[in-house]
Formats: sequence, structure tokens, C-alpha cells
Amino acid sequence: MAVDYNERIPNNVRLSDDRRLQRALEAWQPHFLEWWKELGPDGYQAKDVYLRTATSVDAEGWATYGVVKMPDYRWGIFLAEPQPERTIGFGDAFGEPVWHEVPGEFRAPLRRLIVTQGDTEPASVEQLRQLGQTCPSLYDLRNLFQVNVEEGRHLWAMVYLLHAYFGRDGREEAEALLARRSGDADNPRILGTFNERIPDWLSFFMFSYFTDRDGKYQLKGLAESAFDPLARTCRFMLTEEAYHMSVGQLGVGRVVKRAAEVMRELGTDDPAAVRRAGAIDLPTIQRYLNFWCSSSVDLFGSEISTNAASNFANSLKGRPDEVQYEDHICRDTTIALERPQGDGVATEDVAMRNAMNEIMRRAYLTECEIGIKVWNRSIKRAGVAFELALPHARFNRKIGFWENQPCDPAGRRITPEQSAARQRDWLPSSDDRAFIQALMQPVTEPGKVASWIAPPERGVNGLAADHEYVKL
Ligand code: BYC
Repeated sequence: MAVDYNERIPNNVRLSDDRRLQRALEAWQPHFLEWWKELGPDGYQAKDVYLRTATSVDAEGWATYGVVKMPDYRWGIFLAEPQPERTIGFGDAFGEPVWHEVPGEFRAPLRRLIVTQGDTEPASVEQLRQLGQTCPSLYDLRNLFQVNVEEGRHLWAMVYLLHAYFGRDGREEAEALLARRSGDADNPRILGTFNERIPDWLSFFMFSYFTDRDGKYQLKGLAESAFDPLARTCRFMLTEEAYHMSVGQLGVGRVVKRAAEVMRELGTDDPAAVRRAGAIDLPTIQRYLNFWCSSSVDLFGSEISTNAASNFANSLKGRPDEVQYEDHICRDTTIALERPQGDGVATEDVAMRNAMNEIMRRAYLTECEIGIKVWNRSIKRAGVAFELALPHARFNRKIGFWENQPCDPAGRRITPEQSAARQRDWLPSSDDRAFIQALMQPVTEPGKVASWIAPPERGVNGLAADHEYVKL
């Protein structure tokens, strides 16, 4: 269905048929714009940016490119086409028709899921607010802004659900989504990772690779929901999420490539020499990887979770790609989980439904491996002997069984003293951060790229890599 761009709020949900909802969302719109101008990309609001905008939700038509100033971006409400006769794919209501309204008994948990998802979207815009000031190229600057405006649209997606299906509570939650602030001591964003600082582009690329991929998995779980409007909005969001992860995959890949090139040119594996040549040494890249991977692993919640169990039982949130599983009910099955015991590790059989967070986390980590392999191939091609590796799911955890249970990046249990002594080897130190920050000098001449990152292999939408993607 085409998107109606004649409306103040572009949409494919026939918003004009429901005047009350339309008025409520039109009342929220200026608050969103105020928030965007205050907390969106700093210093570029009046600049022309080459951006992609959704014009319809089908496979061919949804991406249209053009030059816009970000506050004029057409944020709107787009749901994937309904699947006629769709039935519930998991949980106790398996096989029954999907719901087009929220059942009273599931109002609170559904609202909680939508609010938690929605909260991450403005949070990420806030986290990335300053990055434009230190872009490594105009191409990267444009990609950052593309991600930013789409996260803004993902906020719209959740706010639409809150306004349309949760009455006054929903409207209040929509306002609260604009009131919390990433990193704020009094009113922080809900989930840990979304309160972390992203002060540099290496962190941004890691965040896009690891944290946006958590977004993909969570959205896939919600795309299975029996509440069909939620499922449809998440299906469309997933098409945009893929691009965000590719920004991370390609971004880290270019930083790794540059490091390996410098190592080959200088014939050294000395991190200090790589740094002196203006690149980021591979051990530092590994430490940033360890940090963002472990923080994103926490976003799946506790290994055993009654919230996750009831969300599954009640058909509110499924597993990503639910069809690939044989059993969609999981009432009497168990799964073996490892948990700390004394200073060792014990295995315990746990009811499958209680372990849904862990099942998602495992699938996520398997997919995270793919990018690591690609990066390692490029290191190998440069003739350098170094391999990046994913940290173990037990490493540096702040949530769940492994919270405050010191483990090394291979997952072996260690003492708190051993852990403290190795922090500088495993996680970014203040020296690393200062070094990276010093590298972050803006490069804004079309076609030029900072010293610490390889140029992109191709431009955007068939344009040259040296196209003037942002007019300064
Ligand atoms: N930090 O039973 P538990 C994205 C809370 S990213 C802080 O283990 P549950 C994006 C938890 O909320 C995807 N708190 O958790 C990416 C709960 O609190 P309440 C975001 C945490 O409920 C990049 C309590 O601890 N979407 O889209 O089974 C850029 C008990 O925990 C954390 C979603 O997350 C944490 N890491 O699972 C832009 C989907 N982990 O409720 C965007 C919606 C847990 O008792 N959310 N807690 O006050 C969910 O499905 C679930 O809320 C979670 C947690 C999977 C997050």
C-alpha cells in the first residue's frame, strides 16, 4: 500500500479515518520535533543531506533517495502489509487467529514490551548526537544521519502503537519516551547499553554491529507476536535495521582493513607503531569489540526469566524465525543451561519457556560470528597474523547468572583479582579512549577519508564514494 504523503503524518494506516488518533499524534508531533532539534544530530540540522525515505512498504518501492534537511524528513507510520488469515505461531494460543486489538489481560506486558523497544530508538539518537562533529568522511556522515532519522522513525512506529491501542496510558508513555535521556542520572533510558556513551566512531560502528543486531533479534521476536499491529510494524522496521547493521559491519571492516594495511606496510605488529601511523591497532579494536559485544549480550535479559516465559506462553513475544522450530508450544520441554556454582560451572535443566532469553542470545551470538570471520579474512589477506574473536557470553556481564562473576574473554572463571589485573587487556582503558578521541578529527572534503579508516568500496545508491553526500 502506498504511503500517503499528503498528510501531515505520512502513513499507510488510513490515519485520516480516525480523527481522534490523528489529532493525538499531531499533538505529539511538535514534541518529537522539539526533542529532535534539541537532541538530534548536533550542528547539522540546517544542512542538506542525501537520505533515503520510505514511500511504500513493498519490496521494490520503499526506498526513495533525495536531498533533505533532517528536521524536514518525512517521519511517519508504516506497517508491513497484513498477511491474510495469519494465525498465532507460538505459545498457548498457537493456531488461533491473530489479534487486531489488545486483549485486556495482556495490556500491561504488551505496553511494557513496546515501551522498552521504543525507548531504545530516541536513546540511540541521543547517544550519537555529537558524532557528526568528528566524521571520518562525508559518506560516513550521511550514513550516520540515515541511521539517526530511521531510529527517529522507529520511535514513531512504537508511539503509533501506544496512541492507537493503549489510550491515555499510551499517550503518557509516548511523552515519557521523549522525557527520558540517555545517560541521565535521574531519568535514564531503560536498558543499560542505551545509557553508555558513544563518543567516537569506532564505538559507533561496534554499536551498529552488535547493538543493532540485538535490535534485529528483538524485533524478530516481536514480529511473531499475536498482536498483529505490533508484528506488522516490526516486520517493516526490520527492513531498515538491516542497513544499520551493515553500517557496523562495513565500518568495523574498514577500520580493521586500515590497521592490517599499516601493519603490512610497516612490517610490524607493534600496536604503538600502528598508532603512530595514525591507525587503530588490532588489540584496541578487540577491546572495543569485547565491550560492545558483552554490553549487547546483556540486552537479552536474564538466562532464566519469568517475564520471557509468560511473554512466550501468552503469545506476545516469540523466538526469531519461530517457523524454524518444531515445537511452538514448549510447555513440557527443558534446555540445559550453564550457571556459576562455587568457583566452577554447573549445568542445570531449565523449563524451555523460562530460557527464551538465552535461546535468543545463542542465536544472536552465532550470527555475530559471521562478521568476525569476514574481518579476519581481510586481516589474513593482508598477511597479518592476528585473529579477532567474540568474547564468551559469560564475559563482562552485568545482567543474569554471570553478573559480577569474573570470567576471561574465553569464558573461563577467574578470581576478582585476576580479572582486575587484566581489565586493560580486555576492555578499553582510559588511555585507549584518549587515543581514539584524539584521532577523531573531522574530514569533510568530498572523497577524503580519515587516516584510521579505509575508504568505502562503493558509494550510496550507485553514486560515487566521493559524492557530496552532505552539503556543508
Ligand atoms: N539493562 O526478566 P529479565 C534496538 C530488566 S535494541 C537494564 O531478565 P526480560 C536498537 C528488564 O527490563 C532492542 N535492564 O528481563 C538497537 C526487567 O525489568 P522490569 C530493544 C535490563 O523482561 C540499536 C528486569 O531487568 N528491544 O532496538 O525477560 C539502536 C528483569 O529482567 C536489562 C527490546 O529489548 C538490561 N540490559 O527481558 C536502536 C525488546 N535486561 O520489566 C535500537 C523489548 C533486563 O522487571 N524488551 N533488564 O522492570 C524485551 O523483550 C525485554 O524487556 C528484554 C528483557 C529482553 C530487554
